[in-house]
Amino acid sequence: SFQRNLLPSERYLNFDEIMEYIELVATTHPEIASIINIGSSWEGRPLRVLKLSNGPGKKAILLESLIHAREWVGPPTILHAIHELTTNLLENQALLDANDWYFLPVANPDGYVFSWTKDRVWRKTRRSNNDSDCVGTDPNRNFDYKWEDGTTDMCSGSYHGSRPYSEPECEAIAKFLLDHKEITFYLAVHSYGQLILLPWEAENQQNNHLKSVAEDAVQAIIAVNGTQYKVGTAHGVLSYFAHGTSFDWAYAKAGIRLSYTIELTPSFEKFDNQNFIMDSKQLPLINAECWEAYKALVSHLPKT
Ligand code: ING
Ligand code: ZN
Repeated sequence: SFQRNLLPSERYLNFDEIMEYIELVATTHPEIASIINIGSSWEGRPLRVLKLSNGPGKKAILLESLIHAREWVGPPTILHAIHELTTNLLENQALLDANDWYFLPVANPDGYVFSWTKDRVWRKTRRSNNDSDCVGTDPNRNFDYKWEDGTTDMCSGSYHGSRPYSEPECEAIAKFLLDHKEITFYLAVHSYGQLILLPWEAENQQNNHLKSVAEDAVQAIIAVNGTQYKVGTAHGVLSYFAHGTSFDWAYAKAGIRLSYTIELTPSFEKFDNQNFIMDSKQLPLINAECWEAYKALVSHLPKT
């Protein structure tokens, strides 16, 4: 069981510890916290959402992290937000009065367990592919938005799968969003790059509202310690298109009009696996920056 002297957001928790933590929150704060099992991974692990709510009828945000197994800085920022909302209740009451919050800290449990036990920089799911020794599908290429344009190379880290929602993790997330129409804000937490990515369709739409909400979060992050994030579409700031992502699907197909991917620290110079491995000493600053960013983003979500 996890060390109770450190905040659970100040070190890396393994899969069981993250599940244990959100269950502890639910049992400690039953008046506002509950656990929803939204499905199971390929290897049978639970996909667990923690819901925080202090009353009915509110619009909600869903924060998703660890759809990519090696991106370990995501969950601490989510656990930090949960910690703030549940233990600093007086200070943060207004945030729960305004909206419900849903958290999916481990969207790819099998990959995450594998990244702890076998390969620290594993990215995909752990389902084997027919006629190939290469294991896994990129769950962030497996949603049904421009899925068909993703890569068919099973050995690629971005393999899009045999069909949309071939991965039970993705099917469960999509179904959960369609079943929970109060979720009108979606935030996919990734690393790295120090970016806030706008959905693909924002490229054509010149959606200034989406952009200005993201710029607010950038300012909130700068105010903490000067860290600079950039805003743009994946194509605009990363020069590549990603097909079949969760947040693009949420925006374009599930009608979620505020939808972003945040790429946490460090900034992107070149691709380097080391950049998925942040010293846990950096977590308090990253958590503080993200907490300000998440609050800034959610402040643009209407209450009802
Ligand atoms: N990066 C994202 C990826 O899935 C991304 C970048 C996300 C691009 C969403 C476009 C849309 O490739 C990481 N670090 O996974
Ligand atoms: Zn990622």
